[in-house]
Amino acid sequence: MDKTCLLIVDVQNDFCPGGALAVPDGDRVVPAINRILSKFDLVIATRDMHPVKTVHFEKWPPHCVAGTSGAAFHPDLDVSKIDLTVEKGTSNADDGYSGFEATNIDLAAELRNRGVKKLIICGLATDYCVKATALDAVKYGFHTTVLTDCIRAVNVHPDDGEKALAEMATSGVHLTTSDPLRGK
Ligand code: VGL
Ligand code: ZN
Repeated sequence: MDKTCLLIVDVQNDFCPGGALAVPDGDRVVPAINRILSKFDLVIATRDMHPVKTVHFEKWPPHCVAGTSGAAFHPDLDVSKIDLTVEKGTSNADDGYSGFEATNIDLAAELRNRGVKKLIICGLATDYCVKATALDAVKYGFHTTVLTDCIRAVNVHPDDGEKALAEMATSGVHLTTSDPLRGK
């Protein structure tokens, strides 16, 4: 049977208000994601997990340093429903925007081995890690959907989030809200 996996991207303290690289309203994705968590065959969460020193921090304020509370999942995220957590950005490089660059597992192989054909993606941030993960998902051949009400953008430039949505759409990513997944 073809399986569907919810992929939760980087719902970590440092990407939420008060965090080191806060995404505006980043914490608003948490209740929206919690509401749908039980609807999937598999739930995988990614975490941005950087060393103290990395060239990544030449582009960004230091964030999600391994072992810090900033790298932890948002405390309200219902982690009891997460089957597998993958880490990315773990070395001194400006990489790991995509969950498929996870270093503790070969994510694409893991999904294939488990019979996953469809990926539903949510989390932070729309214009970086969500986008990179979704574009990779399409490249790896998964039917890929991004839940527009379960993501938020950094918006370094005000329209980055909108541009990211457009780029995902033209690349074959399906965009929809989580409404049809709720309340069942
Ligand atoms: C992210 C910038 C730097 C993300 C991670 O999770 O979208 N953005 N590192
Ligand atoms: Zn990062």
